[in-house]
Amino acid sequence: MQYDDYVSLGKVPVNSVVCTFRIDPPTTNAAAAVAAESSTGTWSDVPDTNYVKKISAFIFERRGQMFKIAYPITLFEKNNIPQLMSSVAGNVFDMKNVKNLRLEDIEFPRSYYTAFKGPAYGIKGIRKIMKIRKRPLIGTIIKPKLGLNTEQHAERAYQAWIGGCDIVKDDENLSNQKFNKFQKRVFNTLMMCQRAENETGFKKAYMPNITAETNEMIKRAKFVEDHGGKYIMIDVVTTGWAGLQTVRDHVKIPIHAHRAGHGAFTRMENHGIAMRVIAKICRMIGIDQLHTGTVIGKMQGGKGVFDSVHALQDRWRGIKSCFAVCSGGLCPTHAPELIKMFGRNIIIQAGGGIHSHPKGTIHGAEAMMQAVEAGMKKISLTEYAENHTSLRLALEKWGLSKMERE
Ligand code: RUB
Ligand code: CA
Repeated sequence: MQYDDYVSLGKVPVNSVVCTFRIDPPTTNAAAAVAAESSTGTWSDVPDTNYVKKISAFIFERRGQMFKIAYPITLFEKNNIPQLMSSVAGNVFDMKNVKNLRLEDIEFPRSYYTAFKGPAYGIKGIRKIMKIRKRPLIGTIIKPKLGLNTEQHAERAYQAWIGGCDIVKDDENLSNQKFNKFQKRVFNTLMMCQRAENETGFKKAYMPNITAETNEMIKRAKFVEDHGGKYIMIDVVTTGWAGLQTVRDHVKIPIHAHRAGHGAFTRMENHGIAMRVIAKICRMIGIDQLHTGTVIGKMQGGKGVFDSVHALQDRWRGIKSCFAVCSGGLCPTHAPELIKMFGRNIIIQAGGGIHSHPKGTIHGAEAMMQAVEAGMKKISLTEYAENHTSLRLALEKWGLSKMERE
């Protein structure tokens, strides 16, 4: 087959994975090179068979720089994300035929996605576990991100919980370092979690980061389950799809997915892989909540953040929806704006913006809870702060967010 054979504009794809690529230069020839290399072809006309022709990818739609390519389902092995990505997001990024290439979106036919488990809990399941019906969940990341010892870590978590946080997570680069060993940390922090539950009467959860080599992750997940943990956390990008699939197969409790490293391929507007593609794959494999960005915090991300939230929460028959985790440079005064932008099915998570409250972690967590209450009740932060001291101090330190000022 030659590149031209991979173009069938107007042909309706049947039982295919459909990828939308932004292609520079936006020529049919460049797009055909992508369709060929990502399915059955190469740069030269190797003799092939009718079957090869039948299962080859083809371009069926073009809009400006955007090309839709259909991949007949036979090209893919069931339940194998690495193989999917080696096809549609593999060699193509490195070809001389394209100057820039971005995988903007991916859609799966039912015959493909039903081989995956999907989220075990999703939004509904987690709300049930946490007994939180309507409002966003409130979380924190223990800071400083590395260097606290196990006792200090557990104590800081406890303070966050009794101040008002529902969930507390490890940071993405904390695993099993000598100053804070995994098993002891999980043991101590879960004890503090239980204590906070007993004292407050509310459900509390700890999300220990199990990120490691795959067999080790499974051992760590099992340790968390055996000690009554409600969640595990995993760095999905650095761990890789194979690791995530294996963890999903072995773990019975909810999975919090951190996306550290995604920016290496999601950040460029004209090259790489869009975050919404990552979000869809994570959801299909079966995480329960995923970092998506905030628009207003310390990390980059505009419209793409909304796309990712949709990828996690739009109706997808047979696959539960997931919480979007808004995190990165947030403080209590951002909460109402986040609720307004993304709705209530989010987790609002702040590390620095809770632990650096002028009166410490307990008041930082309390201020976040008060800001969420104000956001849910649609009362301005300034007004709500009149009778809520922790929020007032947060406002004095960080000021009103843009929305509240306008
Ligand atoms: C945030 C933090 C998370 C970032 C990751 O800490 O530790 O790793 O949210 O970014 P802080 P993203 O609240 O102190 O900024 O959520 O965009 O993936
Ligand atoms: Ca972090």
